Amino acid sequence: MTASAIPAAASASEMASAIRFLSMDAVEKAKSGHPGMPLGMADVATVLFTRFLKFDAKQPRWPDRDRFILSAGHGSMLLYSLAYLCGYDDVDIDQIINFRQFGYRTAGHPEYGHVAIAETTTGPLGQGVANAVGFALAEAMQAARVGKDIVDHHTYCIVGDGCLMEGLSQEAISMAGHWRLNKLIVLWDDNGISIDGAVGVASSEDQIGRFVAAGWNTAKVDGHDHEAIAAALAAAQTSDKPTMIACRTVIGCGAPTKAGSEKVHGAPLGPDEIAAARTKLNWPYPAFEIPAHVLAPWRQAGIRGTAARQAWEARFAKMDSKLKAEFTRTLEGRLPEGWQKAAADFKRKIAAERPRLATRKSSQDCLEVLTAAIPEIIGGSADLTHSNLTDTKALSPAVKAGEYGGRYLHYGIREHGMAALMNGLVLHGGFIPFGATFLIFANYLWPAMRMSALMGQRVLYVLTHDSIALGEDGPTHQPIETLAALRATPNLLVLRPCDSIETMEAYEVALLNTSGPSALSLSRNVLPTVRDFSDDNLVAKGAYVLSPAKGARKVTILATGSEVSLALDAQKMLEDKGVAAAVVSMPCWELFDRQSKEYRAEVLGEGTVRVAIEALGTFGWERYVGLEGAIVGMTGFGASAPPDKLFEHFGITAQAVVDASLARL
Ligand SMILES: Cc1ncc(C[n+]2csc(CCOP(=O)(O)OP(=O)(O)O)c2C)c(N)n1
Ligand SMILES: [Mg+2]
Repeated sequence: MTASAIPAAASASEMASAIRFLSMDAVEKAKSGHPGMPLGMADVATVLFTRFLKFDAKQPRWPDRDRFILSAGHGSMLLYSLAYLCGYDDVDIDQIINFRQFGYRTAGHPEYGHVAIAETTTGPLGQGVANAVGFALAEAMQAARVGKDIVDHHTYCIVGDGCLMEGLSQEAISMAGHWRLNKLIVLWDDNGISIDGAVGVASSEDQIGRFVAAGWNTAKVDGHDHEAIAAALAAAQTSDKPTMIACRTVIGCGAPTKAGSEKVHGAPLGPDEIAAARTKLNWPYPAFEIPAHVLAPWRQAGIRGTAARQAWEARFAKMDSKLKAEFTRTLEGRLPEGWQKAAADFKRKIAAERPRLATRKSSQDCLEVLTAAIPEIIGGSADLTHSNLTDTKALSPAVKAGEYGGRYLHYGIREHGMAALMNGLVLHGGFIPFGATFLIFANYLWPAMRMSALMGQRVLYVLTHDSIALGEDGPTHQPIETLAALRATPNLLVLRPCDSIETMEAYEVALLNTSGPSALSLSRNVLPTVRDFSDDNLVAKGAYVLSPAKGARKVTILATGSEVSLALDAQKMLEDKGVAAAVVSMPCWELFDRQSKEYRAEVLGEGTVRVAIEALGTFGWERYVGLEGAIVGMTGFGASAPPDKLFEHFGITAQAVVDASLARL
């Protein structure tokens, strides 16, 4: 390159202007989007990406990169501008020009798997910051396993007022402070504005005080002063606690008349305002054109981390070969050799011993085997360890501040935080997380579970006390509509096993399901072993004939989980009356729906009377029993009483199945 071809260096504020114009022009072209946040945080992002973030745009998935999470996902153009400017291969200018258009990666909100720069999908406010805590915890736990030579990175997260107003953020902040995740750095876009106007119309708390109370370090800077931002970031990098930097910014900074107002939050600025911004910021370049003297230093910033990556690769090459193989295996999400043999041995033993157990206890027995065989499984409960039965020998000890070698996680009474944290843990790589609570409280963690499904991540939800059979805790604790709503969630496998053998099969399905989360619905009530050992995983078929009819089948009884044994009782009672009935165990609707038409017809017994029994809400069973079939289940809320009384009162009995069958024959 001749001297004259080297572009004159751009100032840092010109580099920030590049983000501002790409963002406002892309939103203008799309006729929708959120310019306010990218304009307001352009300076903070410029300092972070050009001076602090350890990354390599040409190797965006390098394992020891710093993680950057845009929790304020509506500011997606900030992320896409950074990707284009830094030279990520998957975001060229065409992607910016076609922001929010079908078939392009630059979706309305950043989506995991669409653009490499998006470490997680964000948009539902508060999720990103809770994911960030999971990323930071995964980093600490992985470093404890393989050493800081191989794992030593920071997690940076930009949050807005909205993220901090969401209750989820409190759960996340508490966990990060409690575990003292000092490599987590949160940058708050403190612009005093949200959609309804001044934040003060709805909120008057002391955000800094809130973080301090949770055990964080905090700092306050002018979010347009590059040196002040840099000083705060440098201090945060060596902090002994997680750090929150309040960056005072002007929303829409650079828009001459609209900056500082909610009007720039989520609407195109309009051609006049954009033209005036070009004059004000001395940016004479056409839309989507970044002059060479600005683009070059950005591209340079994009490969700033190359040397660090190469140094890491050299250390990685010298790593102990066994440790290296394990690190690589867990990062790639491959399960270790031998785990399925351990699972099969367990099932054979159960088939011989035929214990009577609640499936929550079966689950603990399964976890005992699986956590011993699969070291990357980590997990715990939202303060219901002794009810969910999630503690195992291999998971002990629990993770504590400064002690990240353990595998058990006391999530505290923070179901939503638990689920969002698990998304961060799994997205970071290296772990298979599970989290437990009562099935009813799945609705406290729903938004994050939905994100596990949307992102296609292997997260395991262990949900116990899964029907009115939990008894005396009463209707507040008895799930009714919960399972139907879980089943309505795309890409979530809902598994309701009936005994220890099905429970192990359900865990095998969940662990082999690498493209989405699974929810296990487990009983508190004690159940007999009804299954025999099978070389094939029958739960993986979704439903199967557990007990065939003796003679020509007249009735088909469909049941899941704890009601399978009631179905078997009903089958005998019908037999005594000369009616041949088959019992179908149906632990997973989603998997059954994927089977061939012939298989489904055979299992469902086309032409027979069909009766479903499940001690939960009846919603949705019509699709399997037809409108003429019967559904024995709950149509309203439960009540507080011993389980037997409740089953009798609500008519969820073998007799009810018999009566419904006879009435239809
Ligand atoms: C859970 C959730 N609720 C509501 C919204 C809709 N929403 C998007 S941005 C926003 C306001 C956010 O305010 P702030 O974080 O201060 O962003 P700023 O206006 O400063 O860019 C709202 C309510 C959302 N995305 N997620
Ligand atoms: Mg705001």
